[in-house]
Amino acid sequence: MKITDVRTILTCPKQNYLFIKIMTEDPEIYGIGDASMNGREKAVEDLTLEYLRPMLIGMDTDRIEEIWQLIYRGTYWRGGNIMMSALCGIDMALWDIKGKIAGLPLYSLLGGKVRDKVLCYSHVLGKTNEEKIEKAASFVQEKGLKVIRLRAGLPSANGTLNADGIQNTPKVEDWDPEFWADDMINYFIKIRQVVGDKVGIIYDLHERFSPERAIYIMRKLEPYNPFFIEDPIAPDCFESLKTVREHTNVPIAFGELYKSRWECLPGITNRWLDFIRCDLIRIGGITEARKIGAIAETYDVKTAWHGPNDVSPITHAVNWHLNVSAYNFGIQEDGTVDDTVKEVVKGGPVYKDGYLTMEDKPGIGCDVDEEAAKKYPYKRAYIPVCKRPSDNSLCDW
Ligand code: KDG
Ligand code: MG
Repeated sequence: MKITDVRTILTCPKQNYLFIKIMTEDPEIYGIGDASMNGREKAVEDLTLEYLRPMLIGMDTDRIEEIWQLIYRGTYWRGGNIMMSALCGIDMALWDIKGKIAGLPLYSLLGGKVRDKVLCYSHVLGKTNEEKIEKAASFVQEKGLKVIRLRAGLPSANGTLNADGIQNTPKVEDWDPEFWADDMINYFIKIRQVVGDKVGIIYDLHERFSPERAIYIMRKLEPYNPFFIEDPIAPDCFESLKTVREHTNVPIAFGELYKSRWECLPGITNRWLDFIRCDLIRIGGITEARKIGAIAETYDVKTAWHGPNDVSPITHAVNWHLNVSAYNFGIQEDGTVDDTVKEVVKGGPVYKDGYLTMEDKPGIGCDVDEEAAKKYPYKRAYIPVCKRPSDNSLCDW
């Protein structure tokens, strides 16, 4: 089937999302992918419409691998967040079309199910850490959660998600990695005390610490059995990850900022991490996730694909298809999907008692209501920056 058009849908049902819709010769068969990139949506849209759309029109939708390689290698300037996000939107849309033509859900194209449902974790939300400590136990009980996720920060993620107006400059979050490590340790310990020993606790340190501070925190948390510590340090220096690994025993999840399988390789092949947690949109979609997942399986590394609510239900659905069909699945982040988002994107995984399930439909199993999307126009928004209140200096996020 030939590609007849490549369109974009940019919308802000509380959070900005960019979708790519690929049309075929058959008006009934189209594919939709997620190319959302919090804080840079317009750049991805421009690349898609100006450079990728013209060269894709007329190509065969069946040849996903060839199209992936053409976009990745054919442009000479390979990789990067903007290109990989556009590539992901296209890749997902093509897999969606392949599933629709075959009349099969995506997981079936990926080899079929090895499990029936997907273990997931949810974020403990609240304005302050004190509020989160107070709420954590009832949150776990009411939702039937097996695993929860905390985040290092004071206050929590203020302004990271949800575009509440057009911004001209990022919000500033107070953060001091040198002096607030002990507060972060105490926060985790208090949550462990209120939820008990049976609940898994994930701690997202959000690339916020130096190797030395990360080691300090992780060693102190060893007796409290974290499910894993996520992104303790910035991703840029591989030797730093090696250092952290050599000095602590807690499981490590890493990689939501990686953009290719080559960036994942040292951490996986040296076993400096236990869970690889790439964001599917940043790595160019399903085609690349399968390859990273297979390398990880080879080295006894599990998957924990990134799933916050700045990826849409389409990516949550794709994560789900990968998770039910992969032997080395570890756990899935279940970002809260707001009702406004559900008005625009139909379908996606459904949460019950600590697990995610999904109805069988051909392809990815989601659709975008374009009329609803128009009601929520794009709003320029930035991910906040972190600064030390003591001297106003920028620090890692
Ligand atoms: O836009 C940034 C978010 O995607 C990020 O803060 C979410 O780290 C995150 C996570 O683990 O969900
Ligand atoms: Mg994270």
